[in-house]
Amino acid sequence: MPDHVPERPSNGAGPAGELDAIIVGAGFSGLYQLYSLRERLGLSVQVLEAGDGVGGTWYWNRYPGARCDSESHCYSYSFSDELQQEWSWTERYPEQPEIMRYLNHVADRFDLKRDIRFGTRVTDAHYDEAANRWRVTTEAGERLTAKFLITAVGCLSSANVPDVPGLDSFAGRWYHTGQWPQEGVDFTGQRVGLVGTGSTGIQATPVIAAAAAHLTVFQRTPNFSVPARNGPLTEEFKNEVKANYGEIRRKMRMTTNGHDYSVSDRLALDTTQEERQALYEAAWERGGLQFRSTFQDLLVNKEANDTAVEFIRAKVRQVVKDPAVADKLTAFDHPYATKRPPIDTEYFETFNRDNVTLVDVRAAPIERITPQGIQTRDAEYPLDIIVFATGFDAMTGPLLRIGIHGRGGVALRDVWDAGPRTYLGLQVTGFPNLFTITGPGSPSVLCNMPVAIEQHVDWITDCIAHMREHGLDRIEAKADAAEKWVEHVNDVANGTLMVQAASSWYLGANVPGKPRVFMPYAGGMARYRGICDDVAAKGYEGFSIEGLAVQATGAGSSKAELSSGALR
Ligand code: N01
Repeated sequence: MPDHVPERPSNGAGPAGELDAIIVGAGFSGLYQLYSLRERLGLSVQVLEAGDGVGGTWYWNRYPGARCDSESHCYSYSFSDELQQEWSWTERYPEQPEIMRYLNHVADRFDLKRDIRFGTRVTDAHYDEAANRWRVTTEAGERLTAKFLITAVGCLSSANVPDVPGLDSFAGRWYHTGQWPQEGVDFTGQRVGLVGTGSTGIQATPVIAAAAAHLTVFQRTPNFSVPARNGPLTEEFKNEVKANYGEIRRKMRMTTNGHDYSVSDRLALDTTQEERQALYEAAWERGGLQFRSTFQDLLVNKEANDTAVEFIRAKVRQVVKDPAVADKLTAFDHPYATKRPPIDTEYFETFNRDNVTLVDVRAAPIERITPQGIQTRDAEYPLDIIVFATGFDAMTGPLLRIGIHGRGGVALRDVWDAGPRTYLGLQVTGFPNLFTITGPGSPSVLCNMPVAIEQHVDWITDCIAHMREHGLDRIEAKADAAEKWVEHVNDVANGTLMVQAASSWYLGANVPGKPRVFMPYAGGMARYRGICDDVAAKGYEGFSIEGLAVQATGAGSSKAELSSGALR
């Protein structure tokens, strides 16, 4: 931390840059957290954002074909009825540019940008126990101080570029989809190699294939995908949604995954072969993530899951003309939906194009990158552009790349050495007044994200309001409560098939050396919401929550100083 840089007073801040809260990130969660703390509680808040605009994950993920797999009318904020009445989505699933327009509209409508510092990457955050303050340092060496630190860094914002020997020697251009250039990439006439067949690779493949001279897709793990069936929304649908938003939102808050449909009560194995086929066919035609809700037992019973696997395999075989390519695409090694299930627009169809080649890098792994292209064990593929759709150091990566230090200077990186440990995904023992929106141990990525985000932001805001009302200054997860929660998260995950997907980023398995721990909470959003509400209703059970004005305080902090903080 450079000593010469003065602490800079900030918008809404007290002397010496003193703030009530610092929020890291200006995506869906950071914007709503800022709005809530400023408009509901009247706090002084600064959002620090590495990008030059709002959007968070969507700001960086502007790769070709980038589109959300939640339906538009559900992929939005519910906190303002005026907002949801005035905004109209154009397609069933929102494309990245439309999401960016929406988030900019939200930021402008609620005048949020005045409290956001763009182009400001947080490098360190230290908890000063004596002062009960978080001291935050940015890449430029600025320092800010706040009572609360709230991370709104997203779960999928730390790009995972594989450490392939020779990348520096590549004579062409290479990109990671999660750090896509703002000006875009022109593929015209180019030989493009795409590494990775997760949601991103599956979305980008058809779009790049349509523009490039040739596309080579390097597939390590064959992935399931279901047609998205995207299309323009009719005026009738838009009006119906707006007229019924109250009911739609209510339903979204009560379902497992935060969508406006429920998981079916039916069991695949209790259904006749004919009926099952008909239900899968109907779900395939309807398209989208809802396919995984066709039966209740798909994620808990392998035999039930196998019926979905066989259905999808048959569909892919119908589409892909070359049986050898179809074989490679359907050599599934994990149960359906145990990794995040992609949805697509003509992904499998793209392999019928003359300018597309599929390379199985499980059979013949990538050995190195040469100046000309990608060298696998069996062949060298000459390329002008390499696109890494290789995913993210998910959930923990965005938090650990900030040097977060809690009580006694303990590093979060050390505390999470064997995997993340939180209480409710909201707090970490030893890191008082730090809240992690959609942190590991919360439903987060297993839920439609805006629903998970609003639930966390509302809970955190209510918690801080409670602290103000009761003259409380410090909140920290108790070690035993966190212990029990981690155990519960593991038990719930182990009761599903999701732990069987060997290469899943839910388990951290996509990043070499990352601890294999199932990170999100798989108990469902509705159940989780109930648990969080209950904890709050019981006076924040499992948290140590205290006022400091009446206690002896550490080095240099008088009672008077602490009790005159901006929160009082
Ligand atoms: O990343 P991924 P993603 N050599 O980790 C492969 C959300 N999202 O960006 O499976 C060769 O899923 C890797 O192979 P394997 C969504 O939650 C949402 O696609 O590890 N291959 C895999 O095929 C999603 O789940 C939307 O064997 C390598 C791929 O790269 C999450 O983001 C759109 C490799 C990575 O797949 C992440 O999706 C896009 C290597 N060294 C994303 N390293 C929508 O809303 C990795 N791979 C629609």
